[in-house]
Amino acid sequence: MLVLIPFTQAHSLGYALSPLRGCCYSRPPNCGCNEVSYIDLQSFVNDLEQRGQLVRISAEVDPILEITEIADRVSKSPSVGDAEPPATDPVHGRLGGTALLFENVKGSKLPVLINAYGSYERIRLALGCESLAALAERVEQLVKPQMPTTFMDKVKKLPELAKLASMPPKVVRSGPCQEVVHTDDANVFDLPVIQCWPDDGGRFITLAGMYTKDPDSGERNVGMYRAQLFEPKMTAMHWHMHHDGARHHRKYAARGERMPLAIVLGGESVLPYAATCPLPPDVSELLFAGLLNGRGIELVRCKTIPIEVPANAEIVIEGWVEPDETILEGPFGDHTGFYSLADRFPPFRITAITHRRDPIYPTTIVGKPPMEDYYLGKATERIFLPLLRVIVPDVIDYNLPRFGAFHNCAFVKIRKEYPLQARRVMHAIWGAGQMALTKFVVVVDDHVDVHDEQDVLFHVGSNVDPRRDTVIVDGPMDILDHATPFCGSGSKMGIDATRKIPGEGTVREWPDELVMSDEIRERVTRRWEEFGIEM
Ligand SMILES: Cc1cc2nc3c(=O)[nH]c(=O)nc-3n(C[C@H](O)[C@H](O)[C@H](O)COP(=O)(O)O)c2cc1C
Ligand SMILES: [Mn+2]
Repeated sequence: MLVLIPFTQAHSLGYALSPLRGCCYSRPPNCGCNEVSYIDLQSFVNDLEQRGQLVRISAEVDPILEITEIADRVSKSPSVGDAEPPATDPVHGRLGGTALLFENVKGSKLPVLINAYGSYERIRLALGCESLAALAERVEQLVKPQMPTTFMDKVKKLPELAKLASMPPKVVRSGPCQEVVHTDDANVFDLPVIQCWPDDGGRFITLAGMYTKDPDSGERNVGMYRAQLFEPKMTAMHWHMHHDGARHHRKYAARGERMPLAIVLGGESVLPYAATCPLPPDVSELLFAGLLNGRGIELVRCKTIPIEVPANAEIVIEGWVEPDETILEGPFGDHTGFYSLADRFPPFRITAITHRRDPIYPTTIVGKPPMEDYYLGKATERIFLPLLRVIVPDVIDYNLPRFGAFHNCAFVKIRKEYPLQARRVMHAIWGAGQMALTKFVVVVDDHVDVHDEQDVLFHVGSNVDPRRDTVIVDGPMDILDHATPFCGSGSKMGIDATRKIPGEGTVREWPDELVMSDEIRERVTRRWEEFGIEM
């Protein structure tokens, strides 16, 4: 008997049988297998639901503001079903609520998914790792591979090399993201696109990867940029000038050509994360996604533009960005906790919308932290520690504290060995990729817990002479920073909160910090019950 398996199921099955990672694809809770990420958004949603990590809302909701207010309350509430919070974020690690699937959104037939990445547990699941620390270790292995020395070691490495060879994206003939194709009748307003905050300029697509190609090298880029809806076949493209999508666009514009671009929603659960990851310009997000995914991302050719997109995506919007036009985009309630003001960005003209038969529309909101993007950012913080240490080996650990909304503050821990080492570290950070935009860099000694804000601020308060121990430099800044004198450029401050040593200016005799002796601490711990003190 011929059994017809629907395309997506057959596809998942092939993935399940893949010998690369994991023991099962469906992942019942605690099945004890190696973790795997999800082949598409639908399987991510189903698994979150099985794990009690997703709530379906059948009551009608308004995509205008109402979804934001619900999601904001949930993302700031205690997380559900999480393991212990990670040691690197014991306080805020307990937040995030559940993912939300709104099944009845006013004005659209499609369900809206929000907060799917909004807790440590869910980002861990999405990235298919036991913990972000374990993932960082895997990245460390990649950055510092141990060279095999003996023949047997080399043989043992072969399966790993075979795995690496299967990580690049691969173009296939068809995929579920093109089950339904709209061209003439394409209309972005058919999607349940939300308005996030009251003074926003309109409705914005917020959790999409923008797929472009470098016109010279053909290298693909994926970046997460917001897109404001203007007309049924037109959105804006809000990329910051430092980002790769903008760089590609400048290259097309210099040739006087329009740029093909695809807006991709959904796909492998690692993809939205990879789109936010601050990889260096010519490092491919899709290759990185393949590494996280344990298997190369399958792509299909778009219907109307020369771009390839993930076969397993939910929804793809195809179109062109004109070389020389701009429209007034924004304002938009942004991740800084303030509105980013209206400004001119290029329009994106839509030629097709393709989707699965029953697509889910994924979105997110940004605003005062913590929100969903906090966990995407924390994943980057952990994954990039080994990479940061390649550039700045002095760094032992760092923390982008929640209040800093990523670019405003970094706490950095070093093992100080020579005078003004903290200055060297600050300047290295101001030269390191998107960390260059960090407004305040605070450097502390290795006994300080950078993940404990009080511990860091205690050492700022006690160890700093502001005139001697701070440095102010000028440079490029986050274009969302409203306090800089110019958009995208301003000043940054480094605060050296380490213990001062000779060679660092005028330094008097430095006292030791109070620490009880190990002997007494152990004795008191041993005798604690004797004292009858309840704490
Ligand atoms: C939820 C969310 C929304 C974002 N929105 C934008 C945006 O509208 N414009 C932008 O340039 N960057 C935005 N970013 C940041 C970029 O996605 C990120 O810096 C990425 O590394 C850029 O990739 P690229 O360098 O390949 O362009 C957003 C990030 C997140 C997590
Ligand atoms: Mn990039």
